[in-house]
Amino acid sequence: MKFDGYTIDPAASSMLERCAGQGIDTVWDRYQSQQPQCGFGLLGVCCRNCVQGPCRINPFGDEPQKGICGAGADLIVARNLLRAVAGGAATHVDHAYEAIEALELAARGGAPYQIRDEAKLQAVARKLGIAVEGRASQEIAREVAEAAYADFSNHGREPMKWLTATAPAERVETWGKLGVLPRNPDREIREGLHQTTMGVDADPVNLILSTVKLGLVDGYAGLHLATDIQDIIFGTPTPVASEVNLGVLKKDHVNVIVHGHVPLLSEKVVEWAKRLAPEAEKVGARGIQVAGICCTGNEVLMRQGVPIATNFLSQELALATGAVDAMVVDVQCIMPALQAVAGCFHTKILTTMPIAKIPAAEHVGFTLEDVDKRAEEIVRIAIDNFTRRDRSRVQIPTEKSAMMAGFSVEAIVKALSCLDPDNPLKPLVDNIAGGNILGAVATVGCNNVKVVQDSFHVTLVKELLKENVLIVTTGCSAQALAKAGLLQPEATEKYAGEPLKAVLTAVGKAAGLDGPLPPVLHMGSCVDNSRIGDLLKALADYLKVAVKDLPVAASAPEYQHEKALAIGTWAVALGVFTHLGVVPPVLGSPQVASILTGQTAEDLFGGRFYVETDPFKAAQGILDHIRSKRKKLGI
Ligand code: BF8
Ligand code: SF4
Repeated sequence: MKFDGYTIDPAASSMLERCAGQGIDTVWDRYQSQQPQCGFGLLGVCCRNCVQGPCRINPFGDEPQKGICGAGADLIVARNLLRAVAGGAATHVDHAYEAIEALELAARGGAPYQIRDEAKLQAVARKLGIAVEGRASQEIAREVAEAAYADFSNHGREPMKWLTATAPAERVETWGKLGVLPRNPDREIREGLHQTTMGVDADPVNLILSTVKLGLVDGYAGLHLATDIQDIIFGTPTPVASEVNLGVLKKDHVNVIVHGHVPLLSEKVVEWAKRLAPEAEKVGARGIQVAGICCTGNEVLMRQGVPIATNFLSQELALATGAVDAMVVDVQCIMPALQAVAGCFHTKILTTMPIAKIPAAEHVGFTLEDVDKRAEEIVRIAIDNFTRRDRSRVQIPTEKSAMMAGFSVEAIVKALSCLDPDNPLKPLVDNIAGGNILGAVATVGCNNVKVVQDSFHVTLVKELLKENVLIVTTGCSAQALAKAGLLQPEATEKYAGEPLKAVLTAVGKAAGLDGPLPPVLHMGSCVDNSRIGDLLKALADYLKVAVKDLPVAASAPEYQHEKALAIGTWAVALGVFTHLGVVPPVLGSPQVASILTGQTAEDLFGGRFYVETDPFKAAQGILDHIRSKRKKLGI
């Protein structure tokens, strides 16, 4: 492949060739133009927190060792990290907040949102201590929404209720002792920004503890809240078959791509695309194909089986097919460059959120109340734009892979209960104890232009499967692995070690599948990392141990976003050994780096970060960790 050094995805590679031929700039070209990147920034030792700066610290030990105000490398690095995690937490919390607003509408009854999953509503209500027996769903939903809002209007010192109702009790106690239990998510984000301004906190250790607090805000007021509520209004995912890669776009269909993170509009776009298919036929199309990119794509895949076009790094390349009539974007991970590529074709970029506009793109702002009208309008814009498509310039790669998704905790438990209806976790735990399953690893997060696209995800997972490690996955990692064919039953035959293969085959058969379960279970979008947290809690509770004692690990091999740093911080606080495949900007402070990756984090939380940029070595490091945990458990 000509673009080997850029991506391992052949569809992306062929589109890169097309872009090169047509003089279309991509993320890889712009990355080259940025070389060499600033060494101070890479190490995290640049401070712009006041206008006396920017200040930077000499990483080689020569002068200057202090910023103008006297801040040293440790302080600057710790402050920058806290701000990044605050940024990440803010995105997820803002996302969750909109979901609560939608739930509030659903609780009032009627359109535009409904309560689709009463069992989930009851489960969430119960954990919050809200009575469910003999009560109408709408009444329960109203109280659940009120409980969620209550965390945001908590002016006292009590910790966030969504956290205490959700996290393992042992963790809540540990975090309480360390003084990192968050109260009100908005207040903690505000306090974190305050704490890191010029002349406030000068103690790197204190800043790291506040960073952990923001990680917990992310985990519970962001990820968990969003997942719980989206499941209530859109349904908890169940296993679903679909397809992935640019080959899912169709030459003779109106192609609509939904991209971003919050599914409140895209769920409706999918519905309207089905309803308006006859209108597409009137303009000469054979139907409407909706496909997803990034986590909005994962959301509509998990619940409606909508195929995935591609993942983060190749988002521009989807447009280079010339076959996309409209790309609907909401928030996060949407490259500003999209409009320039769209401008080379007939493609319309439709922005939809008040905080995420792109110059020259068309803005179709929606509110939760008028979402149906706007979704209809968007699909009509796409149908109309299909008539402007230049067929001679359409080039859709043929590559696509089959995949399975929809593995919520509820779905996993249901599949396992086919083996043991009274005790569904028992077969899983027995197989872990017996060594058929060595352990479990969650691969999560993004693509990053610094890594050959998808290569780290795929290599790492293949190495782990050989050693009988079960993989769960979310985000762009799931999409990378899906493109490589790892989310289908055949991958179990091909890549899993014999004992793991036998277990997955037994579960697959019992659950009525034709073959084994896939060796990599797609658990959803990045906010759905909360599902992984729930699975860990269920396993730990079953075994009567703490999450930190389980033979498990997490990995974000190609992460790029501040969100990934926030999620990683939550995972470490939960007690999870968390691998990063890209070096975070902390190496300028030996103190901060050693706290996060060393014994201190391990002693305080039972988890730590592990940075390794080579996929084979990373696999080894993760396997060593899993084996050491097994040894401690005596299995
Ligand atoms: O929230 S994995 S590139 S799309 S940040 Fe973005 Fe990263 Fe993809 Fe999903 Ni998550
Ligand atoms: Fe420089 Fe201190 Fe201002 Fe940062 S806060 S820019 S280190 S003077």
